[in-house]
Amino acid sequence: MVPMAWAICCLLGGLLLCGGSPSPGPSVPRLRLSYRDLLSANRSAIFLGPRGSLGLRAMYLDEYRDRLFLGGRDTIYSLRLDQAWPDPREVLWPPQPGQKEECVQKGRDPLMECANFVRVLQPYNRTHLLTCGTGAFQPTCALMAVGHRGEHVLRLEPSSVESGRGRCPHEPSRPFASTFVGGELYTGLTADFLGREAMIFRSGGPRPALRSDSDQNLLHDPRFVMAARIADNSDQNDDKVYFFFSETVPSPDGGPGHVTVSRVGRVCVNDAGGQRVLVNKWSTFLKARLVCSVPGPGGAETHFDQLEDVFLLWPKTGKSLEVYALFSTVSAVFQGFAVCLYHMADIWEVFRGPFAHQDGPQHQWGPYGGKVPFPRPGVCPSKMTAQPGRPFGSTKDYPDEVLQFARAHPLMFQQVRPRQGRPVLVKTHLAQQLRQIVVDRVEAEDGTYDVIFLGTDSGSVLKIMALQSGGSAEPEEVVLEELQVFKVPTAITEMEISVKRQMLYVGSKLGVAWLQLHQCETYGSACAECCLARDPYCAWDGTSCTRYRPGTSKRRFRRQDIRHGNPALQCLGQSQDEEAAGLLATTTVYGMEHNSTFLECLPKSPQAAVRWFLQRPGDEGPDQQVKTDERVLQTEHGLLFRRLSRLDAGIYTCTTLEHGFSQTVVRLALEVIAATQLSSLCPRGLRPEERPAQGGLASTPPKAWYKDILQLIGFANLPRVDEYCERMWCSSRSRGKQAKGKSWAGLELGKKVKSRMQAERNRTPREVEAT
Ligand SMILES: *[C@@H]1O[C@H](CO)[C@@H](O)[C@H](O)[C@H]1NC(C)=O
Ligand SMILES: *[C@@H]1O[C@H](CO)[C@@H](O)[C@H](O)[C@H]1NC(C)=O
Ligand SMILES: CC(=O)N[C@H]1CO[C@H](CO)[C@@H](O)[C@@H]1O
Repeated sequence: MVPMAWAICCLLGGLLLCGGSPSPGPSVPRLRLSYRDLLSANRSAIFLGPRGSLGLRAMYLDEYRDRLFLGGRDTIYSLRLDQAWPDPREVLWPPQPGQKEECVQKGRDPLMECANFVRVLQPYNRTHLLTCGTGAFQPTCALMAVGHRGEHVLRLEPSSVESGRGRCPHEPSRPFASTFVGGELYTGLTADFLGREAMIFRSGGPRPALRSDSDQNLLHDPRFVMAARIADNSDQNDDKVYFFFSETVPSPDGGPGHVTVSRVGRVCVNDAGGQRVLVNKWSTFLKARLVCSVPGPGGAETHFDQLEDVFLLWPKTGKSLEVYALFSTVSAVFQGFAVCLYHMADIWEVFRGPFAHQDGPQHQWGPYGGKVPFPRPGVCPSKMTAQPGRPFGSTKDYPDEVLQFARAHPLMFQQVRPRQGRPVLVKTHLAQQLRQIVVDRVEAEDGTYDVIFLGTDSGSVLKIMALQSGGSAEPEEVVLEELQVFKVPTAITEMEISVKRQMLYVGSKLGVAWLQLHQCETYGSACAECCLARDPYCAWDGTSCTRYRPGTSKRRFRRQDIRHGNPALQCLGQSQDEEAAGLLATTTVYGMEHNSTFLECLPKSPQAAVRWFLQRPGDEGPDQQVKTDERVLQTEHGLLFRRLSRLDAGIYTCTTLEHGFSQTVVRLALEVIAATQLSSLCPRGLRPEERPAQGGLASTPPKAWYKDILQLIGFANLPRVDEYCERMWCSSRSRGKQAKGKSWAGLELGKKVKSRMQAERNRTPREVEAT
């Protein structure tokens, strides 16, 4: 029965394993963890709500109260930020009576649109959140009592329910951004039923609501991505709310058609509109283009124009805010994604520069060359504008001339360019699309690194570093991990980080999950594995791969090399690696002449290059690298011999090479059983079809048996091929010899059988023959 088992395994090997190339590309993650891997290691926990899906549209991470608030379909949830989502609370908030029916009558989808999808969750005061929902196409807002810190309260204040027009879009999924500043809600949205009236809107405080001027086309079909208050300097009067969005604008060179561009826009928090011009409209709105492009030969650039997401990296005091932005291409033929990094100081510089000017719709844009009125349009009323005899204490005091100019020149001439003039990361030919970005600035032994977490449309998170190796050279991309957070492919729509808790909170329409930023022991139990991982969160502490904490007393034991990942230097004298290199046991495996055989080698890292070496019996000198050809194939999981020859016998060593560091993964002594030897050994035939159905054997039909094997060695179990081969080999032998009556379907390997297997392995073929 020996060859049969091998033949099946290898047949499967031939079908399923032989396609892959053994040398992976640079953007292969070093660690790829499945949904199950994450759950079983407590790296992640999922919350799907009592109905199995939340219909999630908003998420608010409240680190002050240690809670996560979720806006779903007709429901708001509150979760405590503890390990396994204990004690979730929910408040049902369906549309008001009649609204759902009205929505259906107006031709909207009863299931997908005519419900109250909660899209705004903003901290209102110390005890309440402001929340708004689509209200089945009649936007509605309300206050939600959430209690003081330490309490776990969730209650809708019925008396606070009011219209949410301008504060929440009508649609459940249209791009939308909001932020709550000084008791007022700032939104970027389309505010009408048909989704045509795009505006930036401010409401909720004692001041009259302020909106975008709709006479001028200040916003062209915008897709809002984010809104945030950013202080430009220490003068609070100068505070602004910045909006990040994409627009589809008429071709900028006056030609036909439209193009998509990305923007950063801003308004002053203390904007009060104009007195005669721009009454109750923004008087300080300005916008500039955000460029993210890869320079090509001859000045040709590849542009990533569609803004997908923005992450603000707030500095430790004294430094300028940094803006990470994720873009995609608009092209129909080329799908790509890029991450660009901007410094807030560069954005301010563009807003201080010339205004863009166009003499007419058919003319080219140029810098405005005439005299700019005072106070300069877009400047907030503050100490700077209030001069003796000219008390511009409010935008209402601004001369008409200033407001007219602001209205006619909302766009800056210069563009905001990314740091280094190029993206920090470019991803093309990806199987998934990228939707969300979060960045953590991590201190490591040899410097500070930005770890980028990217949420995909297939429910996974990529953990990536872009190492800038000085000068203008392209950054080196290091994909640390690919983490499949959600079981089913579902687009990640929300992502927040808690640096304090070292957690990522990840949301999709289905549900949310927490995900630990790191789990160092997953990289392996040897110094070299830890070092090769190049994860700035992790270091080798002398005995295991653990969380790296800068400045701890055990510093001299810490081994970490993010920049080069060179274990040869870092792990010298670390006993476990020496063991791994020198004392690796040799396992004997048997193959059958003329049949196929598979030697398994599963490197820990898919980034490693795998090489096989062979020492033939009686060979002197160094091992020879195995020559592969049509007969001998190197696959992702090992070495496949299509037709074994007696000359293939020898000791096979599988080594991996990563960052110049070579490791031995497995050493196998292959013994080739001659065809003649075998026919005497297994007289009952070699194929399942040929096996006689004997009374004492609980034999199932060959077909069913084959199916069992297929199932066991299903795709998910591929790494187990070798193990199943052994099981097959062993249980078939023990059964054949002793007629124990074990069914082929029950491949359970008892302790007894296991030890027998060990014994079988240690025997030479000659002994086998003798039995
Ligand atoms: C995961 O957490 C549970 C409950 O806290 C605990 O019982 C289990 O041992 C943990 N598993 C691992 C692998 O840490
Ligand atoms: C928050 O606002 C609500 C509604 O106006 C009010 O009832 C509540 O007392 C406020 N909480 C605090 C702490 O001021
Ligand atoms: C798949 C395969 O090649 N099977 C062969 C294994 O060896 C026996 C004995 O030589 C052949 O009969 C099989 O065809």
